[in-house]
Amino acid sequence: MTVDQSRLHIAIQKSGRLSDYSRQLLRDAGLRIQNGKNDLTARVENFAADLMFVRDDDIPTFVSDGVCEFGIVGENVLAEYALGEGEARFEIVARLGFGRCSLRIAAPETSAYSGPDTLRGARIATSYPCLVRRFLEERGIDAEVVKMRGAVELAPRLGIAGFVCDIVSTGATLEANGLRAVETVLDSEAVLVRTARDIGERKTGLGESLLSRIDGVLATRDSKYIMLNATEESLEKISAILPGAEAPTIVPLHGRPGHFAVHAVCQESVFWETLQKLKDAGASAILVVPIEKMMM
Ligand code: PRT
Ligand code: ZN
Repeated sequence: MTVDQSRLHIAIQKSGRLSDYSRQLLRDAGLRIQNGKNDLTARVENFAADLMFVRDDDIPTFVSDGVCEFGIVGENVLAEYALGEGEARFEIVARLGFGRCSLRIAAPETSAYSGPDTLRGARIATSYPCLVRRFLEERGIDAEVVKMRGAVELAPRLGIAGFVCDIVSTGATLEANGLRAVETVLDSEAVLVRTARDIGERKTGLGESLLSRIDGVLATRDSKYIMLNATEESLEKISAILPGAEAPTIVPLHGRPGHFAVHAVCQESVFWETLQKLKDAGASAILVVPIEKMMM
């Protein structure tokens, strides 16, 4: 495979929990992705970038080596890689709000647990040995870490280890295996990483443009545009209620002295309760509209 040096290369998970969200994020950022799901790469039609579909575990290496300038990967995978052998040459440039989970130590439901000291001398099975070792070292606890590639939850039943450390989202898997979470090693979500290698002026520019679009997508996700009418006396109170809005635009209403239109971008969810509060504070004709695009 020849790599086109004039285009950005973005590594995303080929198939798994992050792949649909990663594709959707890039689409929302305006990237038209050509090929189907089974290809290893896809060309973006309207932006100088190619996507590489890979296993999530390979993404830190690709970005660190500069094979891909950007990648979308879970912080758990990235943090484990960064603590492992070799140099990690990348930086997190955006937190993406999907793929949320926690890396947690769990114990059999029936066993007694009274804090990290209980782990002294124990065996802990995990696919994240570096993160677990750091957790133990930070607390001065000597315990044995057993690396397993999968089916970690089975370790206590198989007699391989007394504890496990694995990714948890709903907790259903732990429960189904008679385990309960006792410690949190890391809270994680999907992140956008950029290589720390020198990628030259052209690709740096492309990267900045991509990042500013993605920041825009993330900023508009929960943002709403609010318009309402208010009397002069109620302006201060109303401005204080508007959720996550800085410096609303206030303009006089034609032909209605003492009345104003208030427009604001709210960077938080706007609930019915908020509308009621605005109304009670003296607002009328309240409109909440979605924001399609935003560039700061
Ligand atoms: O094939 P490839 O190597 O690319 O994929 P993978 O199988 O290694 O990863 P995948 O697709 O399962 O997960 C990708 C990323 O999603 C992870 O690295 C996390 O950042 C994130 N993520 C979010 C999760 C979960 N939630 C999750 N629940 N990753 C794994 N799980 C597993 C967990 O390992 C356990 O087996 O789901 C089970 C627990 O789920 P609950 O809901 O029962 O608690
Ligand atoms: Zn993986």
